[in-house]
Formats: sequence, C-alpha cells, structure tokens
Amino acid sequence: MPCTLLLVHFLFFITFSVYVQHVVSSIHRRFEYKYSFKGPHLTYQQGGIPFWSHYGDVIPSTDQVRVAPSLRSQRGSLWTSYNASFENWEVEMAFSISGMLRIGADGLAIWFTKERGPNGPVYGAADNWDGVGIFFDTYDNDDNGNNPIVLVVGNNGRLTYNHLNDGATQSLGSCIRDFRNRHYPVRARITYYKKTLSVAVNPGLADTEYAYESCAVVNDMILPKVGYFGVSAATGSLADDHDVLSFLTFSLREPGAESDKKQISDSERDAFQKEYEQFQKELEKRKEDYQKDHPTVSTPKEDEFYETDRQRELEMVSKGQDQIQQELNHLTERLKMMWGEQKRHSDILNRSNKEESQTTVKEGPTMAKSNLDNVLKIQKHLVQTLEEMRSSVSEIASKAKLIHQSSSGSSNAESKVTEIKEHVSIVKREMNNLLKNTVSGPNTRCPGIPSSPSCISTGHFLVFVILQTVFAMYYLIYRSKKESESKKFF
Ligand SMILES: [Ca+2]
Ligand SMILES: [Ca+2]
Repeated sequence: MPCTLLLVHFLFFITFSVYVQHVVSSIHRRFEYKYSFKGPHLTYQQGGIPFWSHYGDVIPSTDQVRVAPSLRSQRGSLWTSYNASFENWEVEMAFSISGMLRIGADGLAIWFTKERGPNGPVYGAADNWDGVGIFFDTYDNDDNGNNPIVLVVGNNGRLTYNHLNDGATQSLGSCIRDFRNRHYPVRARITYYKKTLSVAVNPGLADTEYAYESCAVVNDMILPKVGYFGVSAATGSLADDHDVLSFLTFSLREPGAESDKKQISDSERDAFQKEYEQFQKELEKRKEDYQKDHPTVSTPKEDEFYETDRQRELEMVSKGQDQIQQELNHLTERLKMMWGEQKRHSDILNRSNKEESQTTVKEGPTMAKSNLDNVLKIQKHLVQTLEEMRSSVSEIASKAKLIHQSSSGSSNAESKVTEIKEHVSIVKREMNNLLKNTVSGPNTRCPGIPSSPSCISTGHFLVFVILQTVFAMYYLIYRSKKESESKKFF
C-alpha cells in the first residue's frame, strides 16, 4: 500500500511538473528594448544610455555600466526614461560585484517603483519607494554572518528601510548566495507573473534554463500598474565595483491573450512615421551629396533592374524551345534504342532460321534449288503438253463436225474416222507419256503447299475430258453410219 501511494505521488509530481513546464513555455515573451540595455554598443558617443537616465556616480561604457565604483561612499542609479505598464514582466540582469578585499560593500539593487528614486540611502536609491526592490546585499550590517544575501523587499511608500538588520524584518523572501567575486557574471532573473514575484539566480557561466536556482517566491504581491525599472548601487567605507553588463526586460503575456497590436499607441505610431520620413529625407539628401561629390559615377536607370514584357515573352519562348529540343533529343535517343533492339531481334531470327535450315534440310540448299528447277521444268513441260493436247482435241472436234456435216459417202467417212482414230491415238499416247512423266519423274513435292489437289489430279481431269471427247466422236460416227445405212433402203 505505501508503495502504491508513493507511485501515485510520483505520478502526480511528474504530471504537475509537465503542466507547469507547459504553461511556462507557452507564455508569450516579448523583448522590450526601451527598458533594456546590453553591450557591446551600450552607450551613445556622448556617454548616455539609450532609453535610460543615470544619476550619481554611474560610469557607463560600451560594454557595461559601472553603477558604483570601488571607491568610498559612492552612489549611483539608472532608471528607464519611460515608465512601463506591463501586467506581467521579466527582467534578466547580468552583473558583477568584485573587490580586492575579503569583504565588500554595500550592494546592488534592482527596482520596479512607481516613481524613479535617483539618489538615496538604499543602495544608492531613494527610500520610501512604492514598489519592489531586489537587493544584493554584500555587507553584513547585523553581523549575522548571512551576507552576501539576496532580499526581496516590498514597500508602499511609507516603509523606511532598516539597514542595521539588513532588512531582515522587512524582506518578503531571501536566499543566501555567494555572488561576489565570481569568475563569471552572475545572472539574476526576476519574474512578475500573475501577482507572483519570483527570483532566480544563476551563479555560473552557463546561460541555460537549468542553471538558474530559485531564490525566493513572493505570492500575492501587488505592484504599481505603471512604474520604472531601475538599478542602483552604493559603497560605504568598504567598496566594491558594481557592474551591470546587461539588463533585459521582457513583457509576458498569457497564452491566448490579446495581441500586441494595442500596445503601440497612436502617438508612438506617429512618432515612428515621422522618424521614417525623416530617415527617407536624409537618405535622399545623402544620395544627392554623393552624386555631387562623385559626378563621374552614373547611377543605373531604374528600368535596367526590371525586364519588359517583350523580354519576358522572349524568355518564355526561349525556355519553351529549350524544352522542345530536350524532348526531341530524348525521342531520338529512344528511337536509337528501338532501332538497336529491332536489329538485334532480326539478327537473332536470321541466325535461328539458318540453324533450323541446317538442321532440318539435310539435302542442302543446292539440292533444294535443283528440285525446284525440276519442278519448274516439269510444270513447263506439262503446260506445253496440255497446249498440244488442247490443239489436238480442238482439231478432233472440228473434224468430227465436218464428218457430221458432210456424211456423204461411206468411203470418205471411213477415211475421216481412221484419221480421227489416229488423232485420238496420238492424244492417248501423249497422255500416257504425260502420266508416265508425272509418276516416274524425280521426287517432286509441291513445295510449301499443303495436300491440296496436286499435279496428278490435273491429269485425271484431262483423261476424263479426252475420254468424253472420244465417246462423243464414236457416238457421232455411229449415228452417221446408221443414217447412211437407212438411206440405202430407200
Ligand atoms: Ca547590508
Ligand atoms: Ca546580515
């Protein structure tokens, strides 16, 4: 059971930490340059600090502000020129307090007060302030051995600071930190967010979030809505150098709060506008002065910086042509590839055909050619024979016709019949020769043609025609004989 409770507590702590981290990280943080200063160009040439006013023994330089030097009874302070009205804010200050002796004095203070306190007894600034002071007290006035110490002291304007006890009874929060004579600048962060003021100190070199150590947290702290940021320092009989290297102010805004638009007032906008116009005029004047001083240097015409419509069109056409050329080149490459591929396939086919012919036709190409020649020769011979047969058949037919028309004397008819017999016998003989040639000729297969009617079927057809013709002749002769015999009886 205790283990479970411990686990629940641990989970709650983790969840709460994540939630706090999320809230803190999501806060909008805006740098406020009018309430800040930082090197390396910290000051004007005249020595002033932009947007800040300094009083007393302050020594500004380009990279830091010595608020109080290491001399006896020095007092110095610097305050923002404008008051700030941030509801929530944060200040990060890098400072260095150093001296030759083991003990130093008196200390340094960060202020946010309703009015500026240029000079006074509280670390160089005025007493009875209305606001808050964060003190870095180096001198142990009450001899409690608790200095250097960091104190948070609030005041409504009526409280007088008690130096004798180091403000022990007036501080709202404090922490003992050795911020004197450090090798590196000490960083302090004061955050005022939702009426809670928290102070964290980073004594080391690392400027990271985790290097800050919480020093004091003051809840329900009411500060003036409008006030000035300030820094002050003082020395006594003992003296340290009190240097501030940077003072950075940020305004904080809750997530989803109103935007920054309203933070610029109309007067500020007008001031910026005037400043901008002044800058433009000054720029024009400088241009003219430069032209006067350098008349040989010609300024390029404004048109030379811009291209005309025609130039733009030409540019577009040129780009289009480039693209077309690229496409054509691409197409040519593709065609070359296709041609090569086609050639390769053709070579493969030729090679395979050659191999096939070598393996399947054993007689060889010369044998195939001679066979083909033989076939052609036989075909020619057949055609010639058929032509002769046709002429013989036609002659037989004409002579048979003559026999039929004349039918005059038997002796004459008998001579004609014998003549026809001779012709028929000639045709029969030639037919036999033809058949013999076709049957006993060389082994001639009709090349390439499947088993459709071949040369033999043509012979059969001719035989059939001849036989039919012979039968017709015999029939005509027989009829003419009968007619002549019947005439003998009349
Ligand atoms: Ca003190
Ligand atoms: Ca003390």
